[in-house]
Amino acid sequence: LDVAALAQSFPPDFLWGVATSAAQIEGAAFEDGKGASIWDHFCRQPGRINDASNIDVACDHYHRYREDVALMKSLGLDCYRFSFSWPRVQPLGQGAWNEPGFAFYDRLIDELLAAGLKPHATLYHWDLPQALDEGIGGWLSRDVVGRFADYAAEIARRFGDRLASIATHNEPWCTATLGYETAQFAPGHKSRAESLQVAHHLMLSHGDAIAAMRAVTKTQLGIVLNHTPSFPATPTEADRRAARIDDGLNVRWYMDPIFRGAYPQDAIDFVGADAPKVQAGDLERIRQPLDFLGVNFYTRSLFNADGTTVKGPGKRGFTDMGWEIVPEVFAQHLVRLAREYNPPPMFITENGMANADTVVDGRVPDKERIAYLSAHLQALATAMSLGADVRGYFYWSLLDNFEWNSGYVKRFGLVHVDYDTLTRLPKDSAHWYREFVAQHHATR
Ligand code: GBH
Repeated sequence: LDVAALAQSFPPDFLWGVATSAAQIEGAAFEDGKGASIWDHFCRQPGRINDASNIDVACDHYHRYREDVALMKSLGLDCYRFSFSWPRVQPLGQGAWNEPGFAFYDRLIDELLAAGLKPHATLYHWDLPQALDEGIGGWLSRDVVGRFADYAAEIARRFGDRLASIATHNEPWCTATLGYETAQFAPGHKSRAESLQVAHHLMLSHGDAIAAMRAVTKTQLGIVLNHTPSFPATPTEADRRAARIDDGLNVRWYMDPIFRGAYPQDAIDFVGADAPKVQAGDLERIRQPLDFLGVNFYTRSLFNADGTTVKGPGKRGFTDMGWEIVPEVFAQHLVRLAREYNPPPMFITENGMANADTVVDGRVPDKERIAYLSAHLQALATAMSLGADVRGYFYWSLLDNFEWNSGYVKRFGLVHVDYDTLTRLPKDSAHWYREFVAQHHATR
């Protein structure tokens, strides 16, 4: 691979960054007035987290953000995607604001701007205030929609002029499906009807938050969706139908209301009585004009006729999560989105891999991650040459961090974290990415 040629094939103003989320890195879970989130609570329930860990300390980013910003600066990055912790700034999810919580994000944003890094924020990366879950039933309650719009407006009012963009939700499919249908994520429910009602409330809260933020900020507003393209396990008609249904439930369930004003009819028919209760006017509220679409891409899924999945052939291997490495699907999917939806400018808001990294003589030789990254960047360049309008790429993640129900054993970082000492060590992939970005910057 000619790294310089690949880097230089991206438009001069293309942006390079890394992404994180509050619950996965901040720690300081009960400091300076922060309220508990549903993940603080979930981690304390036996059996929920594979390594029985919690996020009381995580990467201690709350206290080490200066070091983390300096790391990003040393990598020569353009931008950083992080999330606000709602219970840190509004402990109960309604009512009183927590000024020390806002002060943390104020310091973080100042530090980023001083380092020449553009801050891209997400409002909800899964850490709902626990008080809202206990008090009104969390996302199952339509009342959370208004609470979320108030929170969004407050963030936009205070920080909008210093943020390059604000996304409402990170991966609403995960919040709804993994949180309320499969029970892998907080709050750990198991009901498809609940999951689809939650998804509707997430969509509605997205639309209302966009409208509320428009009134107080001029910054770029959008949403981040996770897309795991669905393929049939075999070319039979029954497997193809199952893949098509899953596409309706994961890609089109979110893309269609946002960009076309309707839920996909084939998926609505498939879920039958589990379909969400939608009130008159809801779909108009969801379909707000957006400035950008964030796409998170990791892998694909292969479906049997009965809706179960099988592991793909893995011609390029699997990550430490067991996810099949399929960069060609990444390219194909971005081109599909461009053709079928004509979306606003896209950002790749997450892409990356977990790898069984170890420190060897003061280095982390993660050649698998370099291969994943370079293959996906090539695929991205291909997609752009075929018409996908993508403006930036954020590697997931800056740091090894709390990988949700997998705990700390799955490492996605460009930077290794020693969880005993909290020492950060850039992996070989971080050095590779720094060199790649420098080659691109040479074209500016
Ligand atoms: C993202 O979720 C999150 O935004 C981020 O917080 C997280 O740390 C990161 O990715 C890594 O997981 O389940 O085998 O069928 C991504 C979640 C990943 C969920 C792919 C669906 C499909 C593979 N998605 N997954 S499989």
